[in-house]
Amino acid sequence: MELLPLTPPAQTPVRVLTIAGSDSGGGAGLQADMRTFALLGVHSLVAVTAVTVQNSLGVKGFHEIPTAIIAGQIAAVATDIGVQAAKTGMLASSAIIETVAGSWRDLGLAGTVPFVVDPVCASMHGDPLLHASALDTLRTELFPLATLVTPNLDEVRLLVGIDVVDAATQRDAARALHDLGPRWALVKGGHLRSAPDSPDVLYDGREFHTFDAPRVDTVHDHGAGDTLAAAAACALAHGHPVPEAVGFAKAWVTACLRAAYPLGAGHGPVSALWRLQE
Ligand code: PXL
Repeated sequence: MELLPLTPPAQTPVRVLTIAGSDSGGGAGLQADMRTFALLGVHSLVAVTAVTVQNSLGVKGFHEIPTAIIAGQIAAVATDIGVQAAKTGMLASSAIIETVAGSWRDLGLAGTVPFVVDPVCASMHGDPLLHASALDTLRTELFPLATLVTPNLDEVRLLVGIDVVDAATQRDAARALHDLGPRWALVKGGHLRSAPDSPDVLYDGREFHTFDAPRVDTVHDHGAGDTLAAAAACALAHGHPVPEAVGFAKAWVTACLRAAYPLGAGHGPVSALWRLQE
């Protein structure tokens, strides 16, 4: 696959901001985002939203960062360092979502800087990472600011109440998500068991784009969604249009799934470290 251009040593690379939770197991969350950013040659900026206590077996609990500190992190980096794109991951609560949306608007970033919203609701084990009462805030406050939203099928069900079982319902879901206000909606088909491959459907209100990749047969897929959204944000930061950025991100996460490794007694992480092989 063709990767993104690297910046020569001693020159400032493209900067991408992740607004996400910490995974103590290092597989998902802001750790996955930073790994993808770094291995694509991008400088990582971070606004931590929550600290999870987790390992390969699941999430034992989490602590939410105070909203003033989250807004402070976003403003501090955006006003001094500058961001060419951002992505959101775990946002935990309605108050945090409102804070992130408010910061994005108040800093004048809305409509000018690509903004990828990965609507993280639960871990792969089903442990909640977003209070159920916050779904409405996600839909009404954050989605309208997004360049791209990237739900998986469980998140689609929670957000728009559609059970995706085939290509037709996947398109219905893309339409319903787009109606919530993002420029583009991506419905990821990784969990679509009726398809032999893993088809993702992207929609901008006019045209459907489908991205197919062979399903990678692995139980080590922790952090796959985060990695896809992070790679898309990097491609957008480099100026690629959304369909190209999604195609690139799909190829990147497929390569990271092939390189996934066992870790602990449960599910291991997808791995961007393949990029370091000769
Ligand atoms: O993969 C979604 C995700 C995002 N962010 C954090 C997580 C997880 C999944 O466990 O822990 C912090």
